[in-house]
Amino acid sequence: MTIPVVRQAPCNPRAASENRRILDTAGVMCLNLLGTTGSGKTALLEAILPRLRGAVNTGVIMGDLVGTCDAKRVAVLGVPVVQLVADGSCHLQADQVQQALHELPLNRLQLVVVENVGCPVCQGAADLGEHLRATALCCATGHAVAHKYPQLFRDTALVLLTKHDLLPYSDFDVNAFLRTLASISPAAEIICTDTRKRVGIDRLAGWILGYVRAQRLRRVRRASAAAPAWLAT
Ligand SMILES: Nc1nc2c(ncn2[C@@H]2O[C@H](COP(=O)(O)OP(=O)(O)OP(=O)(O)O)[C@@H](O)[C@H]2O)c(=O)[nH]1
Ligand SMILES: [Mg+2]
Repeated sequence: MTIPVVRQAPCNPRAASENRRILDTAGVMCLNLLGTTGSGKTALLEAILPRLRGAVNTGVIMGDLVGTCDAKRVAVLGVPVVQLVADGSCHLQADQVQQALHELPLNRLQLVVVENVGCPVCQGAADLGEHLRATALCCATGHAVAHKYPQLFRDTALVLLTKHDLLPYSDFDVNAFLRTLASISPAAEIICTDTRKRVGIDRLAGWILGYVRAQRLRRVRRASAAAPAWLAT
């Protein structure tokens, strides 16, 4: 199995907006999946990708510090995947993502998911050109993560409270977490997941599909608005 690997990219400050233009032109929605190390991001992809098959063609950009092990976990599902190696940096950059976009068959995709490198400190600060952000937080990591690393949750549309099966064994204070989240991203939705018992996977699939369909509808509306009047009637 050969997985394209992107290691370095020239620094281009306009790369994020260029990425959005590339994605919009291709009609592809991009979801940036952030989260702490080991929060279960790849496990969520393993659960969700077979569920999305048939409804939406998905490609994955996998961010890691070294290696391709998570990319291989996704590639065996028959999904196009590009590995980004952060090479000394602790988060992905938009220009690196741009190189990965050129490696993906965008003309055959409707969705690209970027699994960000699991560093809580700075991944939230970097705009990759994504349309949406989702943030995975393992309940065993503790509710204080949101308070200590607010940038991880800023502008996120969805919080995935992962490894929900471990909740009874942790001191995760759901109410304290909700209060903190409300002060950072008041509009964020929350889905609890347990990939072992497949809890929350259908809800997550529905959430993603809703956004992909809304984006498709916007494109159709834009195209018909630009079409000559005789075509619209
Ligand atoms: N108990 C439990 N374990 C889980 C769940 N989801 C994932 N795991 C385990 O958590 C560990 C980390 O999962 P990954 O999916 O590799 O996490 P990740 O966020 O992709 O990790 P990095 O890419 O290294 O940041 C693995 O051992 C998984 O089997 C879950 O819902 N419940
Ligand atoms: Mg991973």
